[in-house]
Order: sequence, then C-alpha cells, then structure tokens
Amino acid sequence: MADTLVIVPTYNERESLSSLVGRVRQIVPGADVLIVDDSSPDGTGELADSLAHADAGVSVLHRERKNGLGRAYLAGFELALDEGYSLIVEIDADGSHDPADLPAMLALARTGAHLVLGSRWVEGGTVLNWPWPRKVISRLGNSYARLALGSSIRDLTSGFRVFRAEALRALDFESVASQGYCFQIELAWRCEKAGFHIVEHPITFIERAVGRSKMHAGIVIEALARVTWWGITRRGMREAPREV
Ligand SMILES: Nc1nc2c(ncn2[C@@H]2O[C@H](COP(=O)(O)OP(=O)(O)O)[C@@H](O)[C@H]2O)c(=O)[nH]1
Ligand SMILES: [Mg+2]
Repeated sequence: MADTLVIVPTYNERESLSSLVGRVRQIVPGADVLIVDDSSPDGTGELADSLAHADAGVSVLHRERKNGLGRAYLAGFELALDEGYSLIVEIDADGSHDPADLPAMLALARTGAHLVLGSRWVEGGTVLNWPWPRKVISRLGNSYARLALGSSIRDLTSGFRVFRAEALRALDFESVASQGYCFQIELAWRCEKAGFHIVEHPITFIERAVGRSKMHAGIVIEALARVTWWGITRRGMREAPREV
C-alpha cells in the first residue's frame, strides 16, 4: 500500500481536476489520491468518480453538501488515518499549487518535519497573477495572525502542505472550530504549539486560470474573528504537551 495520501478538496472544479490529478499521479506515482467533493453542482463529483474508476490509486469521498474547506479536509484526514497512511498532503484542485514541488516537500517530511508548508511568504516563494487586494489580504492577514498568535510561521494560510500522520493524530479533530480557510491557520498553529517541527518550503502560487475562487468575505471575517479571539485567550489554551 502507498504510504502517502494526497487529498484534493473540490467544489466546482470540473475544468481543472483531471489535469491536477493526472500531474500528481505522474509526479508522485507512489502516492494515492483522495478527492473530497461537496456535491459540486457542476458535475465535479461524477468526474472524480470516472477518474477513480480508471485508476486504482484514486478514490473519492462524496459529501452531502458544501460545508467548508475545513470540514472537507477533516473528513479526508479521518479516512487517511483510519487507512494507515503515514504522510498526508493538502493540495488545491485549481492548479494553483504545482505538484512538481511535492517530491521535495515529501522528502522534508520523511527526514524530520512533522508539517511541511508550501510557503508563498518566505524567501524564494511568491504569488503570480493575484490582483493586489488579494495579495494585501494574504500578507496583512498572515502578519496579523503571526502577531496575535505569537507564531513564527510566515504562511499560516497556505493550503499546500504535508502532514506526518503522527501530527494529525495528536490533534483533536472534534475540537477544531474553523469552518473555512481559517482552518489552515488553526491546524498550523496547533502543530506549532504542540511542539511539532514545522518547515516552510518556498513555492510559487499561480492564481487559477479556470473556474472561480470560493473565497468570500465571510471566510476573511471568520479568520479575523477567530484569530483575534485565540490571540486574546491564548495564554489559557495551551495544547497538552506532546509525549516524545
Ligand atoms: N470540498 C470542498 N472544497 C472546497 C470548499 N471550498 C473550497 N474548496 C476547494 O479548496 C481549494 C481552494 O479553493 P479556491 O476557491 O481555489 O480558493 P483560493 O485559492 O483561496 O481562491 C479548491 O480546490 C476548492 O475547490 C468546500 O466548501 N468544500
Ligand atoms: Mg485557488
């Protein structure tokens, strides 16, 4: 059995899903792929089924309704841990993350990192084709979250990452509060607080060429509100120390 599971969350990604899955399978043929689709009205779920039908390394988790990125990933993580994968990857379906970065990121996870972040905001990382307001939101949001949470991670919101299973296993999924993209901040910060070794690997993020972003004001507001609250209460909510 493969030891790596690449989880691809989808909502209306019919135009980009096949090529993303194809590239992942080509670049890391030893890794399985799990598509987590929230009943996309554009037929992404059916397309995912046909990809799984054609390739034993691909499977699909269908969820009943659009329930946020965080919930989709948690469902995928539970499945990954149940099935005994030791490395679990997050990657967007829209082509913004280049699977060519995966071999290097997986190697970092195999050689000691519990969490490898594909990072836009470290030396050597960048974003292409984002309108300036989106760049400002990401940069300001990351700076604010770093300050509020006392974090030293530069790209807390990155959606391109590799977790070692032991790091995910140590997190209590039931208590993960975030629904939307704030989930990424929450998980990275919890790993950091728990003392896991986190490495940021520079990536070039390329804004999608097809389909539409699911980013909306509610996602930013959720992140702002939660990060502010965590920042205020953080002294009282330390993670239980990890047994080494
Ligand atoms: N299953 C699922 N996937 C989602 C949801 N929201 C976003 N995604 C997926 O998460 C990834 C990132 O979303 P995207 O819209 O590209 O966000 P952006 O890159 O921040 O503009 C894509 O693969 C989306 O299809 C959701 O509610 N459920
Ligand atoms: Mg995107």
